[in-house]
Amino acid sequence: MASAVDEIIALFREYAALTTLAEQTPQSFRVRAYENAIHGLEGHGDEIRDMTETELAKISGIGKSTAKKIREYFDTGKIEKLEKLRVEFPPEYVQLSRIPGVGPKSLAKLRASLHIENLDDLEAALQNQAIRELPGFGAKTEEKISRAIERLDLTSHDRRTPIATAMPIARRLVEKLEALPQVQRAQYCGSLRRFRETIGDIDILVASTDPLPIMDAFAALPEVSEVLAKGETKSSVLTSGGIQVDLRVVKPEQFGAAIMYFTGSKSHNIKLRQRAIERGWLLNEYGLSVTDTGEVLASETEQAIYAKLDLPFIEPPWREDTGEVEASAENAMPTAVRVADLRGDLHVHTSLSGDGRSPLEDVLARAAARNYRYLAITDHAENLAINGVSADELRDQRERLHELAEDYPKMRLLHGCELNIGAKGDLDYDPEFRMTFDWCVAAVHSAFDLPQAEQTKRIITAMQDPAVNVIGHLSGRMIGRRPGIELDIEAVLQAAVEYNTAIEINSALPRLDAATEVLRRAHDLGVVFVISTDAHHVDELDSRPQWGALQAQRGWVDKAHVANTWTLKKFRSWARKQRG
Ligand code: DGT
Ligand code: CA
Ligand code: CA
Repeated sequence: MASAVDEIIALFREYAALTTLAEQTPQSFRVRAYENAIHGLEGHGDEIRDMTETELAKISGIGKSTAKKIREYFDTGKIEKLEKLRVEFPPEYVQLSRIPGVGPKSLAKLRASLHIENLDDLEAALQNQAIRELPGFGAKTEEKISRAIERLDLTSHDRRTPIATAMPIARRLVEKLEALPQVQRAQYCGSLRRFRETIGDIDILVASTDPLPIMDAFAALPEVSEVLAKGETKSSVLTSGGIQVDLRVVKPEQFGAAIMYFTGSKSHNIKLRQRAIERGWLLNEYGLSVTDTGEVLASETEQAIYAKLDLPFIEPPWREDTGEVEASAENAMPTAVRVADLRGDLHVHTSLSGDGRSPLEDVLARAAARNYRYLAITDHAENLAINGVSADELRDQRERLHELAEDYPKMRLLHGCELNIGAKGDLDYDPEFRMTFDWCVAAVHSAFDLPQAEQTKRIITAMQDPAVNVIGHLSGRMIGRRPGIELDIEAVLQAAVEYNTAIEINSALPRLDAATEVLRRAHDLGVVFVISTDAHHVDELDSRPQWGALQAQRGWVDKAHVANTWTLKKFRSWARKQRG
């Protein structure tokens, strides 16, 4: 889980991004070297901190100069060359590279000719229509940039962090805090525990009777680059990536009340407080108590507090004051999906896909270790540039899968693939071959800029194909990095019901796609869902299901609507009917 490797991977990601800006090409060999190194490092842990340069260079994907940089980081706390790149490309400038359609070359030109250093500069230049005058640009490009900025919602004041960035850091910090002898319990709260897709700051709560040493140890952690405030029970720091972390230490007997308070949301808390007041009680971060006497009614666990307020436990992702308190009072919330409910994974890659990193045999073994009753192997179909697979290769894989099936009598192996939805809704291979698969995911991997009507038509056309069982990562978004395609969600969801096509809940933290609002609406319409890992490495079979389950909870999806919680029999008969 969280380890020295995560630190290095984060640094190399940044390094690759900054090198791309410096060399003004996304395909440079240096950038590829960092990407290879990142792949090579996945699966490693804290042991790399103590490895010599020679040992590091033996890890696959790590060359001599990369090994040197890893050592440099662990020995000196920084990488000289990266520090230089950080000066040349400050965060406001790097942020501009997140605008789709604005490549490193264009950015460099904008910087050189119009002195565009940040979003404010860029917006001013757009206002003055200065960009269309530059050689190689034009009114059309200008308009495209404006639209992209709007869709990305990149206001310069909005510095929210994508959950995929915040979650590993929070988990690592919690783990380190838990390891301190004074700490009885540690938990991240706030928007991160509610599983919002972006995070303003990370809130961590610790139960202890001895807070001072914890404050010292926290401020001294290597992840901390700046201490903003340090008190007896509360500290705020900035991580090296610029994320604020608030730490609070509370008494163990008040831990539940404090977790509840700091998990929020604020408006959920206010609703609960009103409920307490109606009963003559007071609810705050110390507990639930009788207003007149101060007698404490509950404080140690969240469950106890909810129970006193005549409420079942309200799952953290629900706590947004969008009707959950009222629905819970009536026992009308959906049944939450949990990792243990998942009986199979239906979107999984192997190393046959160009971007897959684990061989078929390893994938099957790992899935079997999770006691799955069914598993669909879904490598990329051929229309996907670089990573796609030919029909012949898939036929060979199918044969191999059937041989291996004998070793897994308790797990039904389904041979599938991930089809690419073309700009017009067209799919890979011919219709007959498509129908030979047990299970097909279809997803968008190209043409993200089409107008809404075309995108909507494209998805619905794919849904009408009898081979398609589920639409994978519906919008194609990467949270905070790439907006999803524009869709008429209502039309898409109605088509999902009409053509009996499932909607995937993609469990990868950078995706979490379909988004919460879509899931909530889809659930009302009776859409069937599939929670999938989209694993490209065996470790992701284990690490991702928890995120898919939380995303489903956030979308108020009922367990009964999630096809891969069903028994094999029920699942198979539904999947067959999809094609009938
Ligand atoms: P964020 O950080 O913007 O993504 O969102 P949160 O929800 O993590 O908000 P944050 O960090 O300001 O505060 C953490 C939690 O603490 C919040 O969800 C609820 C609780 N909280 C903070 N301020 C207040 C307040 O004034 N009243 C109440 N009832 N709760 C508060
Ligand atoms: Ca927060
Ligand atoms: Ca906070």
